[in-house]
Amino acid sequence: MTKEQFVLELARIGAIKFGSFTLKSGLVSPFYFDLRDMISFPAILEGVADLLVVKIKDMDFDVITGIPYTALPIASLVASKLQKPLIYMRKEEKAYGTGNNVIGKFAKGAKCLVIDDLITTGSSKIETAEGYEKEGVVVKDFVVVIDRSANGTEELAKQGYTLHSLISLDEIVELLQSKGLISEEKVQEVEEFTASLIKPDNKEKYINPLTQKLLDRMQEKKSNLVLSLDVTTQKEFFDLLDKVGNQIVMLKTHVDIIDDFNDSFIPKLLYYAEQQNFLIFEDRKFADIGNTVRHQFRNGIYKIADWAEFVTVHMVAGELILKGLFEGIEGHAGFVLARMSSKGNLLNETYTRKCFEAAKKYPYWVAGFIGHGSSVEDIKRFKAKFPGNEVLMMPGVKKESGSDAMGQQYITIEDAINGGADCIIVGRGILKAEDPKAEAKLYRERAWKAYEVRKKI
Ligand code: S5P
Repeated sequence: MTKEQFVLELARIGAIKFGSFTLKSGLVSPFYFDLRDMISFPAILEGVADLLVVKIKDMDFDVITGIPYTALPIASLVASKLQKPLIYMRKEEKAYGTGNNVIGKFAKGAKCLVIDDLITTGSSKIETAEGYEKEGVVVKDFVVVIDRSANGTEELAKQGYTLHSLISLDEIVELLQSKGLISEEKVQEVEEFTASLIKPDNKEKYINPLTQKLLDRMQEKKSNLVLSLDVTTQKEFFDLLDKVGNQIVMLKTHVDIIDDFNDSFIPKLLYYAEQQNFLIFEDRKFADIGNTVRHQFRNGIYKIADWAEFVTVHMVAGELILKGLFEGIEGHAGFVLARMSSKGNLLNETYTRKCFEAAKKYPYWVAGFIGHGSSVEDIKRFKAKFPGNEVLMMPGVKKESGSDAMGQQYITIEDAINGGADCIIVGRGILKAEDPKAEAKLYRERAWKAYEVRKKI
């Protein structure tokens, strides 16, 4: 099968389509490629494997892999034709045991050629390579069946990888146009669409209004300190607030730990927020199905949606929890718990990535992420993967690093901010100090100074 025949076959089975398609991101694309069903057409599968064999037979590699699911059967066939060993990575990361995320036999340091069906931005390829590298496999080259990216080659090259592609989007468009299968207008639409994807700040432009509100308030108050006011009586709560309210940009509550909660609590809290100019964040950590969290957020005795602009959201029940919480009401957004500060928590890298994907899909409901890290470098790597302009809110912060007896882990104010935290969330570091007022001032000054230095660099 020639390349041209292969493309025509893909069009025939509906694996490549031109029209108007709304993508997950909300963007409307003039084309849609999905090679999953190719496996049910043996002649096409055989054809693409032969074309790939020709492409890669002189490359330098010890093992072959395909990215599950679509590319795995393709890679198996190619590996068999070339008599090369096949390995693959579990799609779900093992959360227990000693790793062994790679299936198949390979020597440490083996050079691996990675096959995939498509490339869009290159980011998932880079993640795949990083995953393999952690397991002792060296990745240098990627081969994709279709390159529909605007600048995937450059993105991969920046990280030291080489992209080879069987067919580019341009070639497909040219061929189908020459056969009269797509119109001149469609060709232009495709060109405009791909060009729009490379505008560097295409994605950066969107900023959640609640994120912006927080950033503005931070500048206004010269504070990125969030106080976690974890006390259990109204008296303690408001006595402390009297002392520290002026230092903080945001107050984080756990309203359900107040023993003597009554109808006067919320009006009084709102009065303080107004007087001392801070935002309110109820750390309710919603985690149930959409319909239940909707009630937990809006009903019951606390009616959180009436007074808290920000709440925490676990992604464990799936991304539609965001819809359950925020659909149909204005002026609220979530901080998604992408990583936790507590020892032994079960939020692994796959889970974190899912949190980012959800935020990418529903940017208007996600103001930021809660996160933590073991070092400045670790936090930097974590933050580099944020999909947009979300803020990083970091709990588990104290003047000195350490831990408590119930699993909480602390890093220092400076490490948190230098790594990329936009706000630090501090509870006992301030609450338990002899002079909470002076301590809040000290935390604010240190955190703000580190933040300003980081922003200048
Ligand atoms: O991973 C997390 C997420 C949160 S929101 N780890 C945390 O500690 N938190 C919250 O931050 C926690 O519920 C508590 O209210 C606060 C930390 O309090 P501290 O007293 O340890 O500073």
